[in-house]
Amino acid sequence: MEIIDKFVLAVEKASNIIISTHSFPDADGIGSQISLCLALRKLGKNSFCSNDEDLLERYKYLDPMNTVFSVDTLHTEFSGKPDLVIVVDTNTIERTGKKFKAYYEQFNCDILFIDHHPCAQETQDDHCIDTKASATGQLVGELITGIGLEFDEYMALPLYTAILIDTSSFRYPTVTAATHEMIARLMATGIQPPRAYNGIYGTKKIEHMHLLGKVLSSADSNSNEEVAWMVLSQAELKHFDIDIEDTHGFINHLLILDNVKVACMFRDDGNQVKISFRSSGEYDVGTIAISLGGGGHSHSAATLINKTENYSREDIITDVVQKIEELLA
Ligand SMILES: [Mn+2]
Repeated sequence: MEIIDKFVLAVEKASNIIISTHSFPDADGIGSQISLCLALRKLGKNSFCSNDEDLLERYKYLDPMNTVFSVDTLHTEFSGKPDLVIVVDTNTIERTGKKFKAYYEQFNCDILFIDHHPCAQETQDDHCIDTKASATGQLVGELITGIGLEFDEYMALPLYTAILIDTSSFRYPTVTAATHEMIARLMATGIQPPRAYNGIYGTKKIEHMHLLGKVLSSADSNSNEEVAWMVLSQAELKHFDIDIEDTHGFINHLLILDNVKVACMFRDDGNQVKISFRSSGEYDVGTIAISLGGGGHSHSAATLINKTENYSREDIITDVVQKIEELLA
C-alpha cells in the first residue's frame, strides 16, 4: 500500500489524535508533529501533541498555537481517549520515552509511525516509512499535501525548520529536487529563511564559542586526512554550561576538510563514549555505525561504546579510527 493510503486509512476513522516524537526531540521531530497537528485540526480532528517533556524554551517560537504538551500537562487540554497515536521521526514506542509509552499503553489504541529512519521490513509495511526522505518533515509535508490540504505559515515554519535541521542546511545526499520543491511550497506561505535559521542556530551565548574553540582545537586526523575527528567531554559541557543539544552541529565543521570522507565526534560521558559519524557524501557511515553496534543513516549515524578502567577514551578512538580505515580500504 502507498504511504499516503496508509495515512488516510489511519486518520479517516480517528477523531481524537495524539502526536508524539522521540524523547530529547530535535527540530525534525518537533516541527513535524506541530505541523501535522495543525493539518489534522484543519480536517476537523481533535488533535494535540504530547512528549515526555515540555518543549524547550528555544523551540516555543515554532508552536505559537500551543499544540505541544508534556504527558504530565496534556490533561489540561485533552482528557479523553485517543483513537489514534501518531509517532513521528522514530519507529518504536520505546523511543518516545517512558512517560509517553505508559500513556499510550493505557489505551492501546491504533498507532502509526511516520519516519525516515531505517527499520524492519514489517514496520515499513505497516507504517508511513520512507527511508529516502531527507527529513521526516519532508514526508509529513508530502502527506499533508497528499490529502489535499494547503500549507499556512503556522504549518510551514515548523516544517521548513524540520527539513533545514535534518539536512544540516541542505548538504546531504538525501536532499533531492523533491526536497527543494517542498521547500518552495513552504516558502510560498510567506515564511522567511532567516527566521527559521536564526531561530534555531542564532541563539547561542558567548560560552558556546569558547566550547566550540576548545572542541575545534581537539581536531585530529589520520595520515591521509580521510578520517577526521574531534573530542568533547562531559566535563567541558559542564564547565561551559552548554546543553548537549547545542553541540550536535560541531562535527559538521570537519566536513570542510579537503580529503575527509568520514568525520567523527567522540563525546565522552564518563562511563561511555558516544560516537557520531558524518559522511562527506560518498561513504555510507551507517555501515560503520552498525559494525560498531549502533545505527543510523548513510550520511549520519552514531554508536555508544563503554569505557572501562582498561579501555580508555584514547583506546576507543584508536580502535574506531582503525576500523574505519579498514572499511574505507
Ligand atoms: Mn529526522
